[in-house]
Amino acid sequence: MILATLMMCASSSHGQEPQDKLDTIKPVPFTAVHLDDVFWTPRIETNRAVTIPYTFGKCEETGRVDNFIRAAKKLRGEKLEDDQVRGYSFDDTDIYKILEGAAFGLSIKADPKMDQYLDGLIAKIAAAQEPDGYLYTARTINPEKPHGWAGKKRWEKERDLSHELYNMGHFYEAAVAHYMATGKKSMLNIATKNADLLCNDFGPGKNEHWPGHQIIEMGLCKLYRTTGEKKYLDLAKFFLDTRGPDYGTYAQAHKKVLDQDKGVGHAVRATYMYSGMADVATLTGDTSYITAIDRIWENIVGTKLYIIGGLGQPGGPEGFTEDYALGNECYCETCAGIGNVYWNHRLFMLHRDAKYIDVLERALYNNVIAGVSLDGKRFFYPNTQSSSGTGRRPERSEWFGCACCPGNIARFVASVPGYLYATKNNDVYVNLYAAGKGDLKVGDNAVTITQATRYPWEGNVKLTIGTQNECRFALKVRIPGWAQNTPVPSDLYKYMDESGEKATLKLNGEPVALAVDKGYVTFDRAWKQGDMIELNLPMPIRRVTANDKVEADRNRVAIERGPIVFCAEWPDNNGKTHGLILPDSTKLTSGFRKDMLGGIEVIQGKALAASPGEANQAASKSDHALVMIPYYAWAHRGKGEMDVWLARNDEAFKALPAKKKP
Ligand code: FUB
Ligand code: ZN
Repeated sequence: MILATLMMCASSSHGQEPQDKLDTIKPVPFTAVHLDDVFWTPRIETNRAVTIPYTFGKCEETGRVDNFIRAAKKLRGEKLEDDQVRGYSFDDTDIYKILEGAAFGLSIKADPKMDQYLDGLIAKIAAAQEPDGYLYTARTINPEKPHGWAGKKRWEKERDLSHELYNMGHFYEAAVAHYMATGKKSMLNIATKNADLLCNDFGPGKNEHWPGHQIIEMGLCKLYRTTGEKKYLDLAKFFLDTRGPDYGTYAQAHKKVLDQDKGVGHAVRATYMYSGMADVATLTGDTSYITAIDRIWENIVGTKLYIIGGLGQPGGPEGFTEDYALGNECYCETCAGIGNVYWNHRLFMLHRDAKYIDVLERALYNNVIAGVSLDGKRFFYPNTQSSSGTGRRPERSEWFGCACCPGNIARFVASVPGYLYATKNNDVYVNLYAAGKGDLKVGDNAVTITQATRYPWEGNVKLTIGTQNECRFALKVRIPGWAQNTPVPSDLYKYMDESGEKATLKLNGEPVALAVDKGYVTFDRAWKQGDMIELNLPMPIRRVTANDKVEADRNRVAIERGPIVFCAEWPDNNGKTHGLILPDSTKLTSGFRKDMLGGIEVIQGKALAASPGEANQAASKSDHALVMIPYYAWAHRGKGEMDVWLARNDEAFKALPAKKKP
């Protein structure tokens, strides 16, 4: 459609279309996947109709838009009544991210009012771009007295906190999305002008600073794919290669990127860097980046991944600390959850293994969507697994001083349908389940896949093939790890019991043996119009335990059903959850409550309520009717206690700090 043609148009002015050097899988773009399901469709619509206008409104209200207006005035030599630079050095990106989400929205549904609003915003941004392409309001407003993090000269504090390159990375991503959606080059031209400046300023023998906060690498790769300008890819590679060593773990600059072997430092920076490494590997064919990110992935998924799919440990630099130090008052920033999705999606495309989609799905249905309220107007920055209802951010906020997460959610949710399918020559991967229709190109054939399902609440999925001509391809149907007794692709978590309920598959009504390879069952055959696969993924309630090295979760259990992680929250549990004990023998049942929190599955069972005594034993216990809701749906009913990991017995309380005597 419009998307493919635009790729050609933008690149044709510079020669040939960029080709991947590695033979990776290609996602089916979100514009070709039309969802009509119980779960994502309402969220995507709330994001388009509420979150995007709301967050733009916040950018107007908080002076973020005004920063561009003031920078433009300064450039025109007009006197500024107020030339103070305030806020964070990366406030410009809030607008860029929302702009990206709004552009994604325009790709799906025409919205002349929004289109016009974006034109106005882009004109303001264009006017704030310096003549040589530099774009950074935190300096342009007052070059004599720029933002404290910016440095006297351009780029000099880039490795630390200036975020000059981070800002542009987000801008490039938004510019490509806007161009793809509208065909207008207004934003893309600003992006290429800036990227040309970077290519001039940075490189071997020139400025060799690397970006303090990664994303420019991904942004440059996107710009290269869109324009065909090879120098953008070269610069992305340079930014990776010049990074470190010996500059500390916070920004993953303690070692050269190819020598890194563990998740360290700030988790958003980290996941964006690993994603950028995957992109550069794909486009250059240099597999050494993949060797490095594979190693790092083993460390993170083996020792630092929260059960909600999040990253960011207590006491960390908004990111990683020690292996297995998975305290439940965790950081799990919404942006890091999104970064985890980006990174695992790229690893899937490189390795064709569903284990990466298992991690992606866990992050998506739990950590990421917890980041936004059901009405689309409140946001979590950190996403804790245990709340006392007090302390740091016990409920979603309407906005933040450092507002990275709301904009990230706004751009991400719109793109979710793009994670369902992928193709590689005649292989078609079905990765996620949601009702709706995907329009795929398989070889020379146009193929549709229609899903009918109530996923994630029910695990039966009907996949119907649409094709004008009989055509041969290999349909690869993902059997999620959770349906194969493997919650995560490592020994960090395991199900307490094996489930006897196995996934089943039928082809045109006939049962098919479940031969799973790398997480997929493959149907390699000639497909006809109306051929149907029926997948049944039983969704019993599962008890999860953590590796014994995770001290915080010892003698504790988490509850899952399908891809959803559950939690106990105070309003359903007599106001308290910290003292709940869920004995292993308790039978749990579940049922759908369409009247509750937008329609959710609710889990119930007879538990015990204990008050931890002085010796950290559960002193007195009483019967308790336990109610658990999906983790993502918590914090919509006021502040209070919430727990993902419940005690299985008194031993769990021994780990608590001793209660002080009054
Ligand atoms: O530094 C920019 C953004 O601010 C990061 O991505 C977030 O983690 C927050 O630190
Ligand atoms: Zn954030």
